[in-house]
Amino acid sequence: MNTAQTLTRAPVDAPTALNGYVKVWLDEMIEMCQPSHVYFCNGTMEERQTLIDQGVRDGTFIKLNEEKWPNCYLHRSHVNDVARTEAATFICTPNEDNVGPTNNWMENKQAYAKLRGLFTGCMKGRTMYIVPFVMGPLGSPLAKVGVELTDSLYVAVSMGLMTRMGEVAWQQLGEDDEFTKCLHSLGDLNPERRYICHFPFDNAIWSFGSGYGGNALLGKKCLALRIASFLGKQQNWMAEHMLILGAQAPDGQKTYVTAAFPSACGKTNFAMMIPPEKYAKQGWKITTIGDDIAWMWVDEKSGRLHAINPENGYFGVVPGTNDETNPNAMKSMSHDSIFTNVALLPDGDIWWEGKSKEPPKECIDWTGQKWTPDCGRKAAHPNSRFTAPLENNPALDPAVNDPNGVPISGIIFGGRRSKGMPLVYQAFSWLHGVYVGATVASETTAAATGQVGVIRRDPMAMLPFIGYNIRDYLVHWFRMRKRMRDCPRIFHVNWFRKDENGKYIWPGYGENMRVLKWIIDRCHGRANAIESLLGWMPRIEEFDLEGLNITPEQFATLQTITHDEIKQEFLGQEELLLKMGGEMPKEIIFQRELMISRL
Ligand code: OXD
Ligand code: MN
Repeated sequence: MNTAQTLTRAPVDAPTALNGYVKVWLDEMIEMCQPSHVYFCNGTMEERQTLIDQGVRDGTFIKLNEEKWPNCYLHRSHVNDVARTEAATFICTPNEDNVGPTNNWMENKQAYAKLRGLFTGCMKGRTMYIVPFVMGPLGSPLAKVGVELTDSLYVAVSMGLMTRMGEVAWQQLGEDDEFTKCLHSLGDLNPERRYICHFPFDNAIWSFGSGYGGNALLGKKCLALRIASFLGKQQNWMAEHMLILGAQAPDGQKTYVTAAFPSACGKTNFAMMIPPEKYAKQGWKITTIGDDIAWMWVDEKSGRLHAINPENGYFGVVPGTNDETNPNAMKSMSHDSIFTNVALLPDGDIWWEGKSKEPPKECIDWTGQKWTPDCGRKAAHPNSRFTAPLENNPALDPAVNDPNGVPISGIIFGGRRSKGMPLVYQAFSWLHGVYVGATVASETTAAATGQVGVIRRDPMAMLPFIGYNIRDYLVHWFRMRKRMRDCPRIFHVNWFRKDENGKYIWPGYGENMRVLKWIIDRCHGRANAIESLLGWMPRIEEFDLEGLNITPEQFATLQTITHDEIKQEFLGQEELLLKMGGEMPKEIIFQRELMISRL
């Protein structure tokens, strides 16, 4: 197929001056995929509506009750395509050592050959949507342009919500050749032919056979984490799986922190937290910059770490979300949003487990079958999601579009640990903090396919997202310290500790403000702490428990970990270190030795 012909056949005008490098690449991709139509997305609101209306006609979207959910839609994915598939995710480079022991590797030429076979002719009878997008606030030193070619209407529309999509991207790109080439096809959704391939040396991503957000909205995990982490290593910045929030104290002082928790461990809840009444009355306010990804660099003027959220929307887990657990998320998804794999009620309302105490009498479940509370199945998929624009969040931070980002005072690591990890502690230093982050562990969730609830080491919550060798990644973390004049303090939290009856000890959600307050005070050198084996811990008598159903003794239990538990933790950490094999960064070895000497 001749590109010039294809482009003139495009139903909507190609941008008048299409970037020459994009054109050459597009030519080649169109020739390979052989779409029947090509459509250039321009990013306008009219266009979004036209695409959605088309999706409603062809069954991609179901319009929800307009009064309850204005301009909201339900999308159902294929039943075998509901989460990120890490086994089908590859980093494709010339040498296996480029990707290290924690990634799936494919030799890049072989990967192209294999995927060319799959992509050839895969868009016959389909439309290729050309989706230009920017990750990051326009004009930011870190903002990056990508162009995604996809045969999924759902992906094209969702990219419009999740990124700064359309003409702005062509403007940001200009005549530059630096853009991420993202190619995506649903293929036939056969899991046997599912490949999410990243080519960091070519700044390219080829994703075939899945329509699930994390596999198909290529700006998110693929570009903003895997490719970006690789670029960050080369260019002295960091791409991390972190929320960014602002905490405004009663005296007006604003402190920004980031937090890295593994998938489905409450990043969205923490980023949108509403302080308990007592704190709200005092004047505390929490604002959101981002709920999933942070790009950070050292600002030359201040010598401090600055962060932006590369995304423009939320792709959040819905089960468990309600007006009590996360009112801001409920408001964020209350209009102009897309829901994936939730249950549908007869009147066009929707439901998911945990939305209300009482389940509906009947509904259509996420697979399209009739559902009743006694049928033994979940109504919504445990990894069902909402996709909503950032600006829907009533607590959006005013600096969210600031190209210079926000200065970061603290970095919080955490995981889902029912035992053996205290509520909060502070690392002794940046070097120790990197060790703490590198050894984060969490019980697995439904965000990725595989067994749920097993402990997995997840360094910096980045295990599935580091686009290169983990050893070099950790060295990069250690080296970044040298570029900063003042570095963020590093903390570890665990909201999920359970008692002997299997009940959560800490109430979590808004009450996490109490922990955040201690963290902020520590960042500014205000709160006292006691030295423990793990790190600095709050003094029980100074930690604010007022108004909580927790006695100081219970709090002490929450913070205590026994020698035995520490030893267990140590053995668990060893598993990861063994997996990482030789050439462990020496700082990791030293930190381990220090830890042993403290025991
Ligand atoms: C996500 C994930 O979707 O981490 O954010 O899986
Ligand atoms: Mn995530």
